[in-house]
Amino acid sequence: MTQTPTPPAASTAPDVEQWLHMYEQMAKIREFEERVNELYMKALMPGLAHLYIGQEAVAVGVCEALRRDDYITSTHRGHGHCLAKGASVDRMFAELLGKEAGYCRGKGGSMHIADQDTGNLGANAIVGGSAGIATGAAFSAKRLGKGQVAVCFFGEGAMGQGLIYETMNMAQLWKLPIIYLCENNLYNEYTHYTETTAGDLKARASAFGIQAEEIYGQDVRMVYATAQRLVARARRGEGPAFLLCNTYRYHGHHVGDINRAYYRPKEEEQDWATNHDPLKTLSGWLLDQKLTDQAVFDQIHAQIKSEIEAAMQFAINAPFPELKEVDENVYA
Ligand SMILES: Cc1ncc(C[n+]2csc(CCOP(=O)(O)OP(=O)(O)O)c2C)c(N)n1
Repeated sequence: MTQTPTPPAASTAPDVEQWLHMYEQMAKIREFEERVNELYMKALMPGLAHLYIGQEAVAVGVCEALRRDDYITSTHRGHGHCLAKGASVDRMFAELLGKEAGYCRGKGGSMHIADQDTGNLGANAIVGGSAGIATGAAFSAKRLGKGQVAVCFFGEGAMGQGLIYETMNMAQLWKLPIIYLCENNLYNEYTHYTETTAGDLKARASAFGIQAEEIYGQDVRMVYATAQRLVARARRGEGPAFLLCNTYRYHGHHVGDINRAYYRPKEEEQDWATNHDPLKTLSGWLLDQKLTDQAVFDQIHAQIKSEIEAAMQFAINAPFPELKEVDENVYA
């Protein structure tokens, strides 16, 4: 861990209620995914899922700076982005369990969830694959003139994909309202990113003349303040930005990646979870500042637990799609 946390520099400082809302959003993502892991372990969920736990401050800090009609595109590790943009947990669980009530009528699963109502243009199983979709959305937003912004979330592994560079080039030439949001959680599957990605990540965007910034991604205050500034800039027509958020996934590359010591030390995992946890960072600050008390967090967790439990039971009991619709809404 090389980067040092820096204090937040919020342009419009949120009030306590807004910070608590962000805490709640992060706690919801974490609880949702703990249950996804359980469903997998109990063999109740078909297929795999890539857990976002540890990275919650990035999705929440960014999506809180967006309007509902702003766009996002996501990745194979997409539950956090989806929930932070406003997706409902019952339809998410239903999708993961292959049920008709799911976002894709149970036919997409974890890596294909999209939610047009909240501006979520979709998760994407192809690393870097959503850069074209997000840039296209930003292009249409500019043409329509409604002030919408697009955020393209991707991991640092996507920096090896050509599409990212083709689209950044166009976005800068055409001053498109897009934020390329790179989450560096240090690993591409089981390989440290320094073994796959040469040079300075941020410099690659700067080479196009794009405004590029790098921040500590574990402090939602920092992420929110930076996202707010870059989103406002894009909305004003000042063009794209690249934001590199340094973060960490606590779990394996996917739910089945349990023995990880061969590619990353246990001490590193413990250090991030103990000293860089996004939930603890925000709650610790709110408590230190005496802006709230522990009972409020206990209540948030109890309420989220029951909401998530109810959503999971709904999905478990929900019907599968009928056999006759097996090839409906399937495009590839
Ligand atoms: C084009 C493409 N190449 C390879 C893969 C296999 N793959 C899935 S996830 C992954 C690593 C992605 O790392 P990163 O982009 O940093 O995201 P993270 O998993 O760390 O969130 C790879 C290589 C893929 N899905 N798509």
